[in-house]
Amino acid sequence: MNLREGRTAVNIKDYLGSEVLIFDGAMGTMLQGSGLRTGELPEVLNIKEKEKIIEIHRRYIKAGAKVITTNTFGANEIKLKGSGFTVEEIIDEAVNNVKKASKDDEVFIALDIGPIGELLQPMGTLSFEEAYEIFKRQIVQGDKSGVNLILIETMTDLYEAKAAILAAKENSDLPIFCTMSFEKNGRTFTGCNPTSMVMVLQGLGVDALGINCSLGPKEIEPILDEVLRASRIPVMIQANAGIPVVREGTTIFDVSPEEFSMYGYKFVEKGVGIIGGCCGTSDQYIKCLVEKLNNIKVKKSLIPTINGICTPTKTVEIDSVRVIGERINPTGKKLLKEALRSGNIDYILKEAISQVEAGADILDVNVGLPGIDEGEAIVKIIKEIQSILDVPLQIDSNDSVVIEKALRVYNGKAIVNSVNGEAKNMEKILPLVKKYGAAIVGLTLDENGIPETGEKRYEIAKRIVKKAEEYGINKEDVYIDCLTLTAAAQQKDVMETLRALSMVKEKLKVKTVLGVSNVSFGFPNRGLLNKTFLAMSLGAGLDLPIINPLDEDMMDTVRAFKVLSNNDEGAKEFLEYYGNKTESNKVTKTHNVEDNLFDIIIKGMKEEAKRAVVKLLQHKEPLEIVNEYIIPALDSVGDKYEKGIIFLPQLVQSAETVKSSFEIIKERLNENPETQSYTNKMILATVKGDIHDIGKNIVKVLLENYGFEIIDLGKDVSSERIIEAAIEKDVKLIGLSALMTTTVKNMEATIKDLKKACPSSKVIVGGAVLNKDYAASIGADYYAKDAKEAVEITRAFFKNSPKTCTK
Ligand code: B1M
Repeated sequence: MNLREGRTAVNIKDYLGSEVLIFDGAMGTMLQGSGLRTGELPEVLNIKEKEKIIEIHRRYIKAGAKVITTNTFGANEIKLKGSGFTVEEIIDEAVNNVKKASKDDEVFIALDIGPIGELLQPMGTLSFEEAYEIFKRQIVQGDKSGVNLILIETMTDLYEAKAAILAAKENSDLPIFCTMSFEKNGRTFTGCNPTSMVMVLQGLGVDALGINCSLGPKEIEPILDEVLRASRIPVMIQANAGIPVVREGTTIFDVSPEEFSMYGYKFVEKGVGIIGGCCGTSDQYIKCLVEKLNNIKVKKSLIPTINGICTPTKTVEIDSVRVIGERINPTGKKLLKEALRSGNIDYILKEAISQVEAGADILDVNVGLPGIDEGEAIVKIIKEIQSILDVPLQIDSNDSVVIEKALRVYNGKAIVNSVNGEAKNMEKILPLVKKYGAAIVGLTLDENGIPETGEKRYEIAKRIVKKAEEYGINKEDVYIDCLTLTAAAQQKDVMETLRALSMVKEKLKVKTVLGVSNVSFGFPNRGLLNKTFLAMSLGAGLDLPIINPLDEDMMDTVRAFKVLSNNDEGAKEFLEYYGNKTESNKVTKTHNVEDNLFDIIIKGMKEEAKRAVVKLLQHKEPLEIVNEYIIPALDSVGDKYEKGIIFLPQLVQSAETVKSSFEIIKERLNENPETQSYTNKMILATVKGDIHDIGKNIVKVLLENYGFEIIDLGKDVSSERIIEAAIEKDVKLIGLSALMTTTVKNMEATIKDLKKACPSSKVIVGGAVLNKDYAASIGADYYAKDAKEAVEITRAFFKNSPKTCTK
C-alpha cells in the first residue's frame, strides 16, 4: 500500500486510536555503532554519508516500522551553526534519504525535531519567540520536503515544547506528535510532571503525546500510568533499551530486544497506541516489537479522569474547592494602580507570593487600567510571576487581544476570565481558548445584561457550554460564574445567584466559579456578609471561589467547608493548618524586612534582595552578609532542589537573585580596598563541565579587594585554556572552583595537566563539594573553605613564593 501518496489519501490520523502504530528505533546509537566520530553532527551525515543513513532507515523498514523518523533531531540553526550547511539543505536531504530507503513509499515520514540545545527564558537566555522562529524554519522546510507528520521529541522544557507546537500549528497542517523525557523521579529535567505535560500538550491540540528517551521501559512504566490516567488522546512511547551504563569505555544498554517487546506488549495492553524505540534500540528491537504486537488493536478507552489547570511543575485538579486569589486586580486598589503605572513589579510579586502563602491555589491576574498598555503589562507580569511561583494563573481581561498575548506567553494551562453569553463575545474568545488549550470562565450574562432569575442565568450557562463544545472545548474546561450581586442594591437577587449555581451544577454538571465579596458592597461589617455568603455558595456547589486569601475568615470558612463536605479527607489539611497555627504566627512575627534576605533569596525576588542588602550593609560587614544570609539561603535552596520540593526554574531564580544582590556587596567591598596596586596576579576558573560561579566570584571580589590582580577565566573552563592563560600571562597561582561531585573529576584532571605543563605552578581549590583531605588527594596544593581563607592562603603564598610560572 502506498501510505504517503497524496498525504490525505491515507492520513496517519486514521491509524490513531485503532491500529498500533510502530515507529523506528534509535538513530544516534546506530550511527555510533557504525563509526560516528565524537563531536560530529549526526545531521550532517544526511549529506556527507547519506548511504549510511539510508541503510539505517532501510533496516528499520525491513524490521516492520510503519513510521520512519528523519535524521534531523538537531537540525536547527543553532546546532548547525558552523557546520557549513543550512537547516533547509539538511532537512531536505534527510527527507530524501527516507524516501530513497523506502522506494515503494510503504512508510510514513516523521520530521524529527529535538530540543534547540539552549535554555529558554527565564532559565536561560533564549526568548519564547526566538525559539518559535527556530522551530518554524525546520517545520516549513519539513512540510515542503514532503513529510507526513511532525515529531517533536525528547523535550524537557514544556515551554519549549509549546513554542515548537505553536510553530507547527501555525505554519503547517501536518499532524503533530510530541514526547517529553522524564527522569527516574517522574519529572523532566526542568521539573515538569506527566499530568501537566498531558494537560498542556492535548490542550494545544497535538495528535499524540507521550514519553521518550532517558529511561528504559521499566522506569517509564509508572510515568506512563500517570500519562494514561490524564490523556484523552493517543499515547506514544519510545523508551531506551534500558538505562545506559558505561563499561570499559563503551555504553551498554541492558534491556534485550525480547524484553523490550514484552514491555511493548504490556504498554499496548495498558492503552498505548504508538510505540517505537529510542537510544540503544536497533532494527532488532523493532523487529521483535512488530512480531509481538502483530494484530493487536489499541486498547485505550480515551475516558479522561483528570480535569484542571497547571503550570509545568504544579497541577491543580478541580476535584475539590480551589481558591482563586483576587488581589492582583486594580479595581479599588490604589497601591496596585500605582505599582502598575510605575512598573513596580516587586509590589505585584509580593501580592502574588502573599496570596500563595495564604493558601491560594490559583491567582487571578487583571491589569486593566486606563493609561497603561494592558497587553504589554499582562505579558510582563505573567512572565515575572511564573519565574518565581509555580501557581497556575487566571487571565482576567475582556480584551481578546490581551487574552491572546497572555495565553501565548503563559507556561502551562491557564483559565481565561471570561466569556459571556453574547454571541459576538463567544465568537471572539472561545477560538483563543481552544487554540491555546485553556479553561474558560463563562459569565451568565448577555447583551441584555444579568438576568434576574436563576433559570435565565442557567439558560445562558447552557448556551455557553454548548458553544464551547462546538468549538471543541471540553465541557470539563468550562467553569460557570452565576454572578454575585450586591445585597445592598439587589437583596432579593442574592439567592437567585445561588439557585442558578445549584442548577448549573446539577443539570449541566460543570464546575462553578464566583467572585464572592461583591455581595457586601456598601455595607458595614463586610467581612461577616462575605464569609456567610461564601459558606452559602460552597453549600450550593461552588468549586472555585474568587476571594482575598489574606482574609483569614474567608480561608477559615473554606477549610471548614472542606472538612464538613468530606472534601478534606480525614481533615488532614485542617489539622495540619490549625495544629501549627500558633507556631506559624510566631515565625512570621519575628521576621522583619532586613532579616528576610534569606527568604527573599529563596523566593527569588531580585529587587527586594537589593533593598534588603542595602539595609543590612548599614550594620553588617559584606562578608557577614554572604556567610549569614546568602550561603545559608543557597544551601536551603539546594536542599529543596535535591528533595524535589523546588525545580530548576526556582533554583535559577534564587541564583539570579544572589547575583543581583552581590553586585551591591561588591560595590561596598571595592570602596575600601586594602591596596589598589596589583603586584601579584592569579587565575581563577570554575572547571570544565561546571557552571556554578557564585562562589568563585565572591572569592574573586575579595582577592581583588586585597590587591591581587585576578585573571578570571569564567566557568566551564577547559584545562587547555587554563594552561594557555597561565603560560601567556606568566601566572604562578591558579585557583579552581568546582561544586559538583561529577566535576571534581575534571578538577583533578585539570590539576594533573597543569602540573605537567606548568610544573612550578601551584593550585588552590575550593567549592562546597571539597574538603581538605579530598583536595590533597586530587593533587591540589591548597584548599580554602571560603573566600576569606582563600585570601589568607594567597597572601601567604605571595609572601614566600616566586611570582611567575616558570616551566
Ligand atoms: Co546547581 N547544583 N546545578 N545550580 N546548585 C548544586 C551544586 C547541588 C549540590 C544542588 C543539589 O542538588 N543539592 C547539585 C550538585 C550535586 C552534585 O554534586 N552532583 C547541583 C546540580 C545537580 C545542578 C544541575 C546539574 C541542575 C540541573 O541542571 N539539573 C546544574 C548544573 C549545571 C552544570 O554545572 N553543568 C545546576 C545549575 C545551577 C544554577 C545555574 C541554577 C545555579 C548556579 C548559578 C551560578 O553559579 N551562576 C545553581 C546553584 C545556585 C546551586 C546551589 C543551590 C548553590 C551553589 C552556590 O552558589 N552556593 C548548590 C547547592 C549548594 O551548594 N548548597 C547547587 C553559594 C556559594 C557562595 O558557595 O560555591 O561553595 P560555594 O563557594 C564558597 C566556598 O565553597 C568557597 O568560597 C565560597 C564563598 O565562601 N569556594 C572557594 C568556592 N570556590 C572556591 C575557590 C577557591 C576558594 C574557595 O579558590 C580558588
